[in-house]
Amino acid sequence: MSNLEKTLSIIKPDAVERNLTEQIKSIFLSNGFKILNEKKLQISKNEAEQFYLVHQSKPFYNDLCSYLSSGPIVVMILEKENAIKHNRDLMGATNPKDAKLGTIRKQFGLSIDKNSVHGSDSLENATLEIEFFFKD
Ligand code: IDP
Ligand code: MG
Repeated sequence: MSNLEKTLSIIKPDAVERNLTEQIKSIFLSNGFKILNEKKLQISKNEAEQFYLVHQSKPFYNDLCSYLSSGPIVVMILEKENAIKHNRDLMGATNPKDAKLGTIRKQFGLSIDKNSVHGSDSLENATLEIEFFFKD
């Protein structure tokens, strides 16, 4: 059965800063994702705190929000059959050290916090995260 999904992808500041945007986009395209919409922007710390609200109680929350707002990011709506899981698989584990060969985080991630990409983890969060960045 067909299950065309949209998911939100973010190329994080560490990767944008290293000029990896085009390389990472080409990985998505060659893996069958369509990029329906994209924009480059820098968010405020306050916006990062809203975006990562589910992690509010975590010890790394403040650093995470400072980091995501520290420089330009590229946000994209990706579309594919089962896009949410396929994107998570393609990104690899949160800690690049644990990410499998061939994943984006294995290839480009610097550390558990500077891990180059974000991807929605569920249908519910994909909808909320797309709305967060592309409401207008
Ligand atoms: P995910 O990005 O693989 O979905 P989450 O657990 O949702 O991972 O965490 C969100 C982000 O918070 C991660 O991508 C990473 O940048 C950061 N993070 C997660 N765990 C840690 C940690 O233990 N120390 C520092 N940063 C972390
Ligand atoms: Mg997550």
